[in-house]
Amino acid sequence: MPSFASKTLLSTLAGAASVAAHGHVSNIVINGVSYQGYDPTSFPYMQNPPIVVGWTAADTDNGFVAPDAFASGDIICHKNATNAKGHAVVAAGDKIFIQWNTWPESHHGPVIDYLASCGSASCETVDKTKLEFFKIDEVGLVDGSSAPGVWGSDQLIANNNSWLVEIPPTIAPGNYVLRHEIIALHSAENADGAQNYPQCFNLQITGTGTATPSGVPGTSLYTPTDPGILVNIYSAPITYTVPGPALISGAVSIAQSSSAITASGTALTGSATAPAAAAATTTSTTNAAAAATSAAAAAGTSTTTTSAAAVVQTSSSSSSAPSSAAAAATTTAAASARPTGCSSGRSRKQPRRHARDMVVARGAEEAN
Ligand SMILES: [Cu+2]
Repeated sequence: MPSFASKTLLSTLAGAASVAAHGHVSNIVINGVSYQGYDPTSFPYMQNPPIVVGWTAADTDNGFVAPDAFASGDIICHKNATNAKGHAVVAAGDKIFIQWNTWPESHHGPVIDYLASCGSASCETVDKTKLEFFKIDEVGLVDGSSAPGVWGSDQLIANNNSWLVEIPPTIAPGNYVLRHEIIALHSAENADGAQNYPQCFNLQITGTGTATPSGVPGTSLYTPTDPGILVNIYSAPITYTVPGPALISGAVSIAQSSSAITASGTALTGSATAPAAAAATTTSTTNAAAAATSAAAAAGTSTTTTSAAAVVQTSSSSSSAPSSAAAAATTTAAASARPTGCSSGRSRKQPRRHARDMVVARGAEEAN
């Protein structure tokens, strides 16, 4: 290839890379109340980062955990993760809306949710290696008739980069870690090419359920050669098996929709039992509004993704709650779209893997 063409290709790829950002969960919404997540791109640089429901992790580049780390602690709740210092209360049977700041279109793959009981320990102090995760939700390949297929990740993008998961109504009350994960498969035809993006949150689940499903340690969820990990999504028709243990009985992967935000919630701290009502933890809007939202959610009503985004913007500019800072930071991060992720301190495989990202991203751009 002539050197001029090579340079042109390289600069094209470099340009595409700058728009291919990975993400993290900026906040979760429970019955209209938004709780801030951990922002790995800004909290590490704050003197006093807020106490949030999301686990602390070292993915400052919004990067991933690779299959060669499936047996390490990093796969549990992302790189060098440590316990969230706060938690949110949710009733069994309620839905949690999990908002990512962004997600790249090229990074197709399954969206999976697990719970793990913290036992008698607070999730704020539990040893993560003792957590045993059971699966409550999974959406893998939705349509494999043409490559690279339609995936859970595509539904997530269509749902304003967010995901709705139901806490199974049968779950016994107690403290749990919610492990939410996207696995990107755009390079998964190569050994060690899949990319796991786990995100963990502390929950106090209330209710009258009695189920205490057994689970597996995070380090036993996957192996590098699972058919759902080492897989080529570029040859249609695609078939796919979501990796990890089977869904527990009673778990339902629900249809995706948005959740309107009516209030900002403050993460609860300590191992105290649930407050009388979640409304007691809100810092803005009226209880009536929250109740109305709960009623709407119960009735299956949902807002459009556009209006949900608008609500986030509004709350970030008008609320004095701790979550407003993170919402603003999230908006900034999304706007600046830093070139990150695939080069997250990884091996020599990165250039090729990154090139695949960029080619795919470029192809998508040119198709538009
Ligand atoms: Cu990537």
